Amino acid sequence: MVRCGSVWFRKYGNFIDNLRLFTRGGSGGMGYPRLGGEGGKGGDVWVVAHKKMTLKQLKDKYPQKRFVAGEGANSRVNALKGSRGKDCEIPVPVGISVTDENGKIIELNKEKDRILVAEGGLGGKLLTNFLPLKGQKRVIHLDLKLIADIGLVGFPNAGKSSLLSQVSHAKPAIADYAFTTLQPELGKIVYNDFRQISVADLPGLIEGAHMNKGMGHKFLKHIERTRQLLFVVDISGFQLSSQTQYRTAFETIILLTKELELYKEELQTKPVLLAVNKMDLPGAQDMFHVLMNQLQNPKDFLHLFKKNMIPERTVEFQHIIPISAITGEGIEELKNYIRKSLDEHANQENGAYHKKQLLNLQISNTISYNEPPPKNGVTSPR
Ligand SMILES: Nc1nc2c(ncn2[C@@H]2O[C@H](COP(=O)(O)OP(=O)(O)OP(=O)(O)O)[C@@H](O)[C@H]2O)c(=O)[nH]1
Ligand SMILES: [Mg+2]
Repeated sequence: MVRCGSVWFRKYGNFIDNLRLFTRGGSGGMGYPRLGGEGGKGGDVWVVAHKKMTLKQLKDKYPQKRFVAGEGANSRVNALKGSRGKDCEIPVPVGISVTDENGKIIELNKEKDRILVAEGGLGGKLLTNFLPLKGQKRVIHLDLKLIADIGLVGFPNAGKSSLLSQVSHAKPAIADYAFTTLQPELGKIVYNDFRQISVADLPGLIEGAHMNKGMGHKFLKHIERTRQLLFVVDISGFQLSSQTQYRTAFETIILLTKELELYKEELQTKPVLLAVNKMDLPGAQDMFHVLMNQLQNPKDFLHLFKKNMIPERTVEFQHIIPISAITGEGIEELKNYIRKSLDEHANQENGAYHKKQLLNLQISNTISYNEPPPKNGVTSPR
């Protein structure tokens, strides 16, 4: 593993792709029997898709993970029809599937797509003997639909599609011009023991992608839906056209990192591997040594960048693998590292999950231990 400077620290395991929430519609308001007044209906709870939202942000903003809509107003002499309770909206990222207790799944695939998850209770009226009804209670599961385990991230022409065709049976378009790939192309690495890992070849990214330049948001949106990232860089660097500046391999790495950060900081919390491609080119070995030196001491090279292009944190790559997508050099090694990285991360997640379960168990034991003994042998309801 290569550290890019001790100042820049990268947290792993922050990326969340599922969440469980408690939701409850608001209770209705009281009716007014004497004057036949009707209480207001309780507010509803909705799940609404927003482009800029992430599950991590949702969890951080609402750590209790409880969403309760407002109560309907009681009927009063001066307002016989009580007003409606306030709706509660849960903002979620686009590409979420919502599952309720009955296993019903609804997908929210577009900005502003919405689904009602817990309806508010009716206000008190003649039909209910003027007594209000409670809102629905629902536990829901949110799952971000991942398109693949690994997403290939890089500037145009880096050789992402060539790499996909090397590691899988996929047949993506490959050409010597920028933006050959316009849509994610999926492939599967199949290992000797039949384990399969899905890989998404994504459109190339250029500087300013966060402002929607090049394939911009289309590209960045797809990255969100992959478990881990594989940066693919051309060892000889990149130049979009004769009018734009030439970028070395090191610069492309810094710029990729900055673009991800500017789009959504959370993207940077995904584990990242680095494949340095086109190692068959003349002089590639020397350039690779230069690149490794830059990655090990990035601070010494940052004066080459404009201030606004320097990422707040830079990448701590899980593994760096020199490859050639044309000759096949380093490809087996890369496949093994991809597998290792996914397994390591899954183990970490399982470890964290079990720790949390254990902690919950300890807390609940402490609570029951501290509970006062039941009076007259009757246990009070919880
Ligand atoms: N010499 C050499 N050329 C390569 C290698 N990998 C890819 N290429 C060439 O680089 C060019 C771009 O390859 P692609 O695989 O289309 O690149 P890409 O990253 O998918 O490009 P976009 O889809 O535009 O983002 C093609 O001409 C490939 O033949 C390599 O390992 N060595
Ligand atoms: Mg391509």
